[in-house]
Amino acid sequence: MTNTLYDALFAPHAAASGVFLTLDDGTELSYSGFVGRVAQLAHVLVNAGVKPGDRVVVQAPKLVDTIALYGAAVQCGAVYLPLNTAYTQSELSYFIEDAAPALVVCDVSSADKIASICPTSAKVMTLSTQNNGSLSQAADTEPTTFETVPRAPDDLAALLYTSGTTGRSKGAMLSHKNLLSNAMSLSDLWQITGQDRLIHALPIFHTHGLFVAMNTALLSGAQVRFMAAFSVDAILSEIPASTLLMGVPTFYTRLLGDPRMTRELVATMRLFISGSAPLLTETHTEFEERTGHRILERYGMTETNMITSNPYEGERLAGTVGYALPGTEVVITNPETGDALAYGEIGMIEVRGDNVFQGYWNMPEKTAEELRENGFFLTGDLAIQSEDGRISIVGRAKDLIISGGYNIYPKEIEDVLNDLPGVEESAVFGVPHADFGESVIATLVASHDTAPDIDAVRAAVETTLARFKHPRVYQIAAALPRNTMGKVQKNVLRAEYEA
Ligand code: MLC
Ligand code: AMP
Repeated sequence: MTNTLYDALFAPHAAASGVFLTLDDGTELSYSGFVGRVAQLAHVLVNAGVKPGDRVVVQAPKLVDTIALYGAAVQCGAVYLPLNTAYTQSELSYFIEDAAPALVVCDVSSADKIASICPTSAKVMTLSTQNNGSLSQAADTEPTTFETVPRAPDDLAALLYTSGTTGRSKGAMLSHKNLLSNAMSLSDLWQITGQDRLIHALPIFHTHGLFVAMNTALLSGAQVRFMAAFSVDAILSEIPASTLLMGVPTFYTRLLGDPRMTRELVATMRLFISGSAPLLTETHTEFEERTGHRILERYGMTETNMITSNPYEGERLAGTVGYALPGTEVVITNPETGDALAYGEIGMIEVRGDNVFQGYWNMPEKTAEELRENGFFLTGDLAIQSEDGRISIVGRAKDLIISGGYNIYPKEIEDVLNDLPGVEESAVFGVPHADFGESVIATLVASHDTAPDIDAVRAAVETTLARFKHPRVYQIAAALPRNTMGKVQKNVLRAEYEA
């Protein structure tokens, strides 16, 4: 019997003595040691009552056991559901209620709070940077082998929540085949091998750090310098011993801000990859001038894994996200009619292939809106395609702000603001930001009788929404600019703000 993802990513390393993870304190963990830890954790999951198809929610620090837990969930046939560590209790309540997990794994420090929002059907276990969480302790005494639960290519491996333009987050159901096919395409295209050493400074609760980075490393047997958090100093000191870096554009602008980032420093590096947000042409150009490397930009989404990539061999062009990945079809369509457009015309990116998710958890109507019956998924990104197939993203049809690689849907913030005393209505929009790419601004319209107290607004937002979503500036306006259809003109607000 087979388990599609486990058999490809984990099982082949069961006897491999080579180094897999190197941690911040220099500790090294071999591939075989890691596979053994995955098995120990799989025993704990089963002992905790996790059955095939059950969701395992994980909001935990970036630890070896957190990434091994992903493997354990896959090995015992469960569905891994990682959550941003910045989410507030109010955000978590929604995910836990919607996903109805059998087990929730969290940091020791938040165990009581999480337990208070979990239904009795969900067990709570903990991880900790001190390695004394209940999950880790339970794993220590378990056998280092586990009989892998069979899973077919279309069975679910992960559920990743992605916010939406309607304000409610949607759980994207990702199958074993979705994840494996994409890891295979990327490893192949980027020529990742057992000779590589990847600097991993991304969070492991999103597609980028978890699937793009970890799955390709596992598939290829590469070494991973597993950093607990992003740090320019740490990356600069690891570059001379590494070959590969994957990051969001903020990584590259911050590295360029340091004079130690030079051609000499990067002599061993083979490839710098950027994604999750647009890489500015000036960053691409400056990086090449400073280091001699052309950053390889790729494009993807939670629902689809990676969709396009600039070539490894061949021209990596600034301002483009390259070509559709092998096995992935991309068409540019008229957002109104859905008709395919000619080369050079701006339209919506639609994508079809083994990488495209199975639909939204518990939301068949949302799935039907965004995933066509013919298998094409509507990304909400606007692009043009040149005659040779190269794609350049030129905007978004969806109201979305991307800050430091994190997606922020204005609707979610507006819903919170509109409920506050003194706020008649609000509009949240993004403006350019040198470090994060975009930054969040909120315009509030005061109620007739009372004006909003901005300190109280800030305090309310703080308890409800994750820090990275907080508006950095609040401004009060007499009214919101609207077009003839009554739609708020955020471009006008943006222009006014910038002026
Ligand atoms: C941190 N802060 C942010 C922020 N990250 N605010 C807005 N946007 C962000 N992205 C807040 C902190 O809470 C802090 O608040 C202040 O900003 C300064 O923090 P910092 O110390 O500078 O932040 P740092 O820890 O260095 O994090 C910055 C970062 C991080 C860029 C390293 O945001 C990051 O790892 N981003 C990657 C996100 C990612 O993996 N995206 C992939 C999604 S998958 P204060 O005010 O309290 O000090 C996807 C699909 C695809 O999109 O194609 O890949
Ligand atoms: P998420 O919903 O977090 O998976 O984010 C996916 C979105 O990030 C896409 O729909 C794009 O809008 C954006 N994105 C990802 N990679 C790129 C890129 N290289 N350039 C521009 N936008 C990107």
